[in-house]
Amino acid sequence: MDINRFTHTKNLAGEKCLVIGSGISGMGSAGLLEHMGADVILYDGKEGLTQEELQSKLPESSKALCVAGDLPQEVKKDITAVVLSPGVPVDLPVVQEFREAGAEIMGEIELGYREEKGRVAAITGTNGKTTTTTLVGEIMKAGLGEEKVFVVGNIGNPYTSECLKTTEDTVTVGEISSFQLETIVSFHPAVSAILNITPDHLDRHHTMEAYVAAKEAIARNQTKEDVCVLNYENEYTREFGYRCPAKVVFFSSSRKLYEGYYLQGDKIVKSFGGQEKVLLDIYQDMNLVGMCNVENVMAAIAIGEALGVDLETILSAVKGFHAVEHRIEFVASKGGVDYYNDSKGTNPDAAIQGIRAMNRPTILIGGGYDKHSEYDEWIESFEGKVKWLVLIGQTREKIAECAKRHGFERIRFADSFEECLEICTGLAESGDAVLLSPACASWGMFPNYEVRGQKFKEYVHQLPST
Ligand code: UMA
Repeated sequence: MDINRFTHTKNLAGEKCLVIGSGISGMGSAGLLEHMGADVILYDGKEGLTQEELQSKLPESSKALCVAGDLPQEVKKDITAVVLSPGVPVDLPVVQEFREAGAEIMGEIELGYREEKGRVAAITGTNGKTTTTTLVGEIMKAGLGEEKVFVVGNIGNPYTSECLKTTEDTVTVGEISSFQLETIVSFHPAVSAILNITPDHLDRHHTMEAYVAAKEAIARNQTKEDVCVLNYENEYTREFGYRCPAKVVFFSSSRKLYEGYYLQGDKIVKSFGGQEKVLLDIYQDMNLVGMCNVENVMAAIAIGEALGVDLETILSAVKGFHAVEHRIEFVASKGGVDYYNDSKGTNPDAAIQGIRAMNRPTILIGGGYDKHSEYDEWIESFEGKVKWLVLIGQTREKIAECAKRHGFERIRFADSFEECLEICTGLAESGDAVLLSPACASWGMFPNYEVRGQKFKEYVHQLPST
């Protein structure tokens, strides 16, 4: 029995609960709270949003009170629990006010977990989360059956929309972002994984220490009966391995491990208790490109095994698995030019993986929302492979200055995404690749990276084939 699960659980029935944010997490939270019998207030601070618009997002049967814009004092009175959507910063003054008044502050993942009845696998990391979560979902479905597995979280499916369907024999596989981990309380996965940690989201977390702490929180409530899968080749996750409260399983893409999963030549090897077993050939058995994906696959195998799926089933799921949309996704070859959509390359480290996966001269699309990232390592990774850098969005000047400092001058600016795509097709010659891997979030130009990737693909598909 998982004691931690109930340690912080206050029964929310009859309580006045505030949900901040009316995106998909907020809608999930409001629905779940109503189901729990709470008195719900749905609040969204978006400028220009009206109460009617907010109300229209809720089902007709909902009794939730909707508040848009400012939150009046009389509404704030007697609120005992506040559920934050992931995009809501925890240091927002209104959140601070509730904290000081003694209200319980939690995130949407925490709320969902309160209704969890089965086991949970939670995956975080700066990069690779979506691919690994999807693959673990496939592995678990192969092991337990489709209906016994829920894939939730940052991947785009709120936990609060699925948690009521869980039973003792289901497994929930969650992609959990650092935003979501900042607001967990009793969330206790049976298996957790931190794939890697590199600088990202520093506009939100302010310091690298705070970002790392948020990631490490995934294992906070774990014990030695649980498993935490960590990357031995990332300095933050390796170091965390020595402090982690769970039993640690390491994976490595560059050295042999006495205990764990590692890459040796082209083969993924498992080594435990002095016994070694070759599991996969990364070229013959995987349909994914890039070293990042080798790491994702090793992590997924480790998670699958920790959850008790037999190795044969796991390996067959890996062999049948194809790239996740928007992650180094081959779109089409047009006029001898290969087009790749890596819209999920939303930070420099992810974008470096995108470039590494290219095997031809590349026209690279970069730029977008400013998360206060540094671009030096990304530019250095061009290594003669990037022919042109076409820049868009808020960060384009900052990136251009950085590129020039590193001696890279072949830069073009575009004022819109359409113009950017036209410039790329104009510059590309037969034998080149065009890669959308912007090293920045899409916000400001698009609602999310999916829309950005979709627009890219639509444009590519309507290009003439020759
Ligand atoms: N809002 C406020 N006040 C604020 C901030 C936001 O009222 O201070 C309101 C906005 O006006 C908006 C709503 O909150 O109406 C948006 O909430 P949200 O940003 O949390 O968005 P959701 O639609 O609930 O989506 C969130 C995640 N979004 C973010 O973390 C920014 C989604 O991750 C996730 O898929 C979803 O919950 C389900 O769990 C997206 C993401 O970009 C994909 N994640 C980041 C990333 O991957 O890098 C972390």
